[in-house]
Amino acid sequence: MGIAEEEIAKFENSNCEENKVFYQAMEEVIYSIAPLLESDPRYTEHAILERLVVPDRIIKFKVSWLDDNNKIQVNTGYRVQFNNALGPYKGGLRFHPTVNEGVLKFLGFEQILKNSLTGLPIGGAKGGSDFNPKGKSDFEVMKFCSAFMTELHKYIGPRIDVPAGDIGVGGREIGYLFGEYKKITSSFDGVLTGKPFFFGGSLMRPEATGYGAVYFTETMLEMEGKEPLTGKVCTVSGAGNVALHAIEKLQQLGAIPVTCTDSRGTIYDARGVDLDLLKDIKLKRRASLEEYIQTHAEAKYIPVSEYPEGGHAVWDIPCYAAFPCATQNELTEIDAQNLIANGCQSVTEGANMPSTPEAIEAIQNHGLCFAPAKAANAGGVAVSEFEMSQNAAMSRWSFEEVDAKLKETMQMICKRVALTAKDYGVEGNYVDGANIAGFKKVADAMIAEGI
Ligand code: NDP
Ligand code: 2IT
Repeated sequence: MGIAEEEIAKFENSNCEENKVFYQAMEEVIYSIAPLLESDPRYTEHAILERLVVPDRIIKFKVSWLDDNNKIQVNTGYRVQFNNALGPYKGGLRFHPTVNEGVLKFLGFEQILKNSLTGLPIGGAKGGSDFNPKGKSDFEVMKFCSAFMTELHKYIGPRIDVPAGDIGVGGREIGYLFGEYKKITSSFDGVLTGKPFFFGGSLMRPEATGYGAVYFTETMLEMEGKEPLTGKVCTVSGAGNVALHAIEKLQQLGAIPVTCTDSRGTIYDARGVDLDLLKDIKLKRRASLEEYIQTHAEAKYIPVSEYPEGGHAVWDIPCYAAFPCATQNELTEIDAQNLIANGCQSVTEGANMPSTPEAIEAIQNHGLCFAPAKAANAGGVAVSEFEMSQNAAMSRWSFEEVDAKLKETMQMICKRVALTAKDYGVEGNYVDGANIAGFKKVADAMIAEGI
């Protein structure tokens, strides 16, 4: 039995249905870091893995709120404070009906290593609720956010834990959460990031994750000797914060993003997607993507139900580079085989863990570039940390300043990941490079800080 198998065997009983995605994330990391554990016995002696895979604490609470019909609704709220070896707990809040403890543990665990890779002083956390903002009025979302913060405020603070957005949580929700925190504490603190600009948000935070994923890809393609994105057809999934800004940056670079998706279907517009229309449909009106073809009849809308099970229409469209930016496990082995057969050269994870382990294996075995989420989508949390810095100093940075720092951060992460992979004998494997580099920094801090 190798060191990875020995380590994994210790956690086998945590592989229950709810923990499935957490276990998937953990298993990948353990396999990646085996060469590090073998080369330095300190990590095993200090039981770093055993300590790292258990959150410092999980806060779980009831959220009761009144809907527009004056009916009482009850949801569950969570905050998983995973690890603060490198800085205050930091990570987003997800509001989606699929949220449970296992999903938040997977996201919180990934966040520890992602935040470590940024080189910034931030620990890892994640939170959220099974509340579904879809179809709710602004007033209902406000009432839910107020009730959620009534409980959450006890556990957060600018030097303790700083939540932000994720699926279902954008500027609107962060605004309501911030308003309630301020009301309860009478304190105007940088306790949440992703705030609207006019009351403490950072310029470029909305764009940061999508832009950052494209900056990462540019650097990776250059380092791997592949052609740049300019003039190339790209496919993107999702139609939220990350996807729309990835599309925006790709268009700015002269690439041709031709797809986007939501939970109900895929849009394929061979001439390149109409971003203004998309922003109007998804950001302004929160409507279905299907509306896109009312304006562009020549584009194709493929409902989820019309594509064979196990695969996704978006990955069956020929492209040079693919950007999964919606949700976990949305790119399967079947999808990977379709991308490979159609000549795709590069896959960048904008979402968290969008590719299944089998998909990653197929992509890497066929020599495509593969940029894993914890490295490629770290631009969002990096700019969140820039927002914390600006709030602490009561200052404001210009768009150009934030953009330059974001680009520099993404290039730095990409080079560090590639170099680490080379140092540990797995050149070109960005998954292993990211896991080893991210883990090492946290592990060294944990050793230095004692048990
Ligand atoms: P948004 O809520 O803005 O958008 C999510 C998009 O993904 C929507 O188009 C949504 O479709 C689609 N989607 C969500 N769940 C599913 C599902 N189960 N099946 C199919 N489609 C789905 O979220 P973000 O853009 O912020 O987040 C997208 C991904 O990026 C997530 O994995 C998130 O964790 C990750 N991420 C986000 C960061 C950020 O800064 N926001 C930073 C780093 C990573 P619909 O409109 O129908 O709901
Ligand atoms: O997954 C992520 O990195 C985020 N949702 C952003 C976290 C943050 O604190 O900005």
